[in-house]
Amino acid sequence: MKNRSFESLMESYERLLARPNPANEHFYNGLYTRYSNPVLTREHIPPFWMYDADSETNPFMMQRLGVNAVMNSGAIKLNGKYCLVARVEGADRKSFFAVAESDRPTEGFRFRDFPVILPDTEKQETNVYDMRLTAHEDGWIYGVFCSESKDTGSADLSAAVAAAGIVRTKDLENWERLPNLVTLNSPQQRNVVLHPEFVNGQYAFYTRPMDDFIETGSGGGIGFGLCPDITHPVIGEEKIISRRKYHTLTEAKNGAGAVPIKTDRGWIHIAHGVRNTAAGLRYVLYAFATDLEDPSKLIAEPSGLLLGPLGRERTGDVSNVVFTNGAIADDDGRVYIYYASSDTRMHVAETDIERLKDYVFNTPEDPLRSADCVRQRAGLIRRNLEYLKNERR
Ligand code: M1P
Repeated sequence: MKNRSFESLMESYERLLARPNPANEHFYNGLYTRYSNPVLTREHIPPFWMYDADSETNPFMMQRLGVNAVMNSGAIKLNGKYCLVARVEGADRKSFFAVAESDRPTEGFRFRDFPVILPDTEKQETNVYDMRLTAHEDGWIYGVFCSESKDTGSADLSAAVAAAGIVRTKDLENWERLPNLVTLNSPQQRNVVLHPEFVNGQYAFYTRPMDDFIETGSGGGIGFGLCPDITHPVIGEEKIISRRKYHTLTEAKNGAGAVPIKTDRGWIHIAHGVRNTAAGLRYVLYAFATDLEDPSKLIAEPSGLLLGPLGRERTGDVSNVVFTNGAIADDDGRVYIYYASSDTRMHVAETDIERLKDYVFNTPEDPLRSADCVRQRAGLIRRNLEYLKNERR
């Protein structure tokens, strides 16, 4: 095997970052554009994060600290830049956060020189991942993420406890850590998202009550709870706003994804739903809307999935998964949904507010039974055939 020089590794990396990312012309659904290439992969990690560049101490130019995957990224536009706070998973399985930014929403993402160094205040914490970034009306940018610790009360080596960690920043560079969120009625939490506005003068969180680290158990779906003081974050009652339902894509579990997008008709939420199959769990994205004044009130629930794993997205470390924890609603009305495929890499889908509203408010609801679903489809076919017959006259 021929040893590569560190310079040649840097050249390959720069070539990758300069690669254009054209729209995928083969995919059409009227709602969003998919792009041909992922926006972040482990190949986007700077070589100086993984190799010892000194050929004296690294004569084979070997990776010393490998990276396994780049996935589930929070997203925000800051000072004109599209910023992703990615979950980077080291070869050692531990995840950490790193900011990648670009002038363009669909290509050119480059990691800052150093990953995020979070204040290490939770000494029991083993792993951190999946940060949601909320530009809150109080002036801070909050990052809410999963803080995972070993369950010391269990004899099972893999038993763990998931909680919501909270940090805040103004620049994605300097981070202040707040205490982990306490939910009085739910032993575990993952996929927690902070709402961008105060609700009844309080901080509002979308939660995902869980009895267990993997199974949500009695947790009925995506919850909503209020907290008066984010520096001592405690939530009492959690109201379920997007309920898991039998024989739908949320049957096994669901979870809030991107920070909800404000529109003139309501808050649009892009979440994930999980169902079980013989091949394991299948994760897809779905959408729903809540009331502008009362974001805990569901007002639209289109049937089916918004985005599912397609082609190469279907395989990876955890196959058959798409997952989002970040979207950017731009000033011109365009919306960029950043999503990971199969816990391995990051992609972007582009849509706009008008299309999202049309999708959420004009897609029929799931009638929940085959007999009713086929009646619903037959109605569409009948209207179309009638319309086409009249058009041709
Ligand atoms: O492996 C798929 C996803 O599994 C978890 O999501 P959930 O809590 O809904 O099961 C998360 O750990 C997420 O990071 C991961 O992508």
